[in-house]
Amino acid sequence: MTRVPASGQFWWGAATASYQVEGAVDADGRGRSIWDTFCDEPGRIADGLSGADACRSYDRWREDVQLLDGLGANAYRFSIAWPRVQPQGHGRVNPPGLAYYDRLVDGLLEHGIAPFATLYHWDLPQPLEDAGGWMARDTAERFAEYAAVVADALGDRVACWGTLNEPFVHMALGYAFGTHAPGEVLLLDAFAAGHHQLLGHGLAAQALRAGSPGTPVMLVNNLTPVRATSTSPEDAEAAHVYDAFHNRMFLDTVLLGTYPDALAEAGDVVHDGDLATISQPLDLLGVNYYNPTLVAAPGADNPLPFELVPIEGYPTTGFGWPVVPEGLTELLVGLRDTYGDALPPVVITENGCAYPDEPGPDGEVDDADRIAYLDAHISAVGAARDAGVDVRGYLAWSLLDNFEWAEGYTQRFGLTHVDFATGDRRPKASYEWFRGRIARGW
Ligand code: PNW
Repeated sequence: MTRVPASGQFWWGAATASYQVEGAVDADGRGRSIWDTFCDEPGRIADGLSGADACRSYDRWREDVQLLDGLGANAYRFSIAWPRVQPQGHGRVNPPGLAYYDRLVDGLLEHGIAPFATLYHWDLPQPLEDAGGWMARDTAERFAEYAAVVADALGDRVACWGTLNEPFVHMALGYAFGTHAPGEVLLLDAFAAGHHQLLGHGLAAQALRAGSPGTPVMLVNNLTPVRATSTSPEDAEAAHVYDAFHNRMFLDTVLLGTYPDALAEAGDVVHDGDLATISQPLDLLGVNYYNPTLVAAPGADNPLPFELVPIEGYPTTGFGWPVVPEGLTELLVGLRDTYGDALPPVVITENGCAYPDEPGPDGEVDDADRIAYLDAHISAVGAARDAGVDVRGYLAWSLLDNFEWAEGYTQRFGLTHVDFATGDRRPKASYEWFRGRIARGW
């Protein structure tokens, strides 16, 4: 198979993540991850289920490739499960686990679809969590070793590497608030889990460049335009601090080699030289956008320096998230204005919405609300491009309805409906619409 070049065209496609779609958690020597453990704990997942079966993509990946082909997609963003590659999270490599990604990558290339592989989408090997997880600095070193293994196995064919998916969300929900695995409630002390992820990103980028020269490397961030509830100095300061945690901690570090001032005192876990490692040049920045964030000064009993406030006056998705497409234009233009020449070209690596999506009597899912969401957000990307922002791709979240973390199977993000009792896939109306949108191009 020959590599698909990762430049010179616009990437249209869709995204998934290993634990959300693969299932087959015991197949071929896969080790356990923090999500297997978390889902076993009563009360953690809305429907009490887990990713044990999910979309069964480990066995049915050929159907996923067919769906991408039918869309006219030229890129597919998937993630690699670290516990399949290294069941202990370090040392011994598990060839049958790597072979799954070998098959998937070759299957994509046979259809002219560029494989965009994310190395870490939150499924940390459990033995590494037992040794401290991302709160332990060593995990960053382990991540770089794993990156070298994957680069050696797949680096001749992967079109673009993503190191981490959304280190902010993993830090916040996994380590600060505990609603995601590993379920720790460390509040601001979770900063260390963010810093160690950033260090892991930098070390992994070095390992990928050494093992897979010439393949573009990106970091994938969940970014949000932050708005204050009022112009009062207290609300403005709270918004400034929230923006530092959510966005700038994972941008200033990587693009400028500095921590934002608001986080300067957070740092005895930051060693000399870390920021130089973290600020490896990036080929692309992956941006996941769902909605803006509204922030107020904290109430009296709030231990945090900010308070999140629901955004009123917009329609909401089934998940309750506000639909604010212009927030995506604002975000992209803001990135360009803030970082200037330090901003690499951007790929929208996730954007989408959850709705109940019940099939009608004929089995069709007529998800007009998703079509409206995607149409408006793609137009918002177009507006940013017209304003001069270098956006190189748009990957919808998600190709398939899948295991939506703490929400279990209760939130459906797919262009394709999945019957979770059987694993059967059926394209929704939005899939047909997206096919036409891709065909039209810019
Ligand atoms: C992203 N939040 O997660 C992830 O990358 C996907 O795996 C996930 O399925 C998708 O978005 C939809 O949720 C997020 O609370 C999870 O702000 C939570 C938040 C944002 C993103």
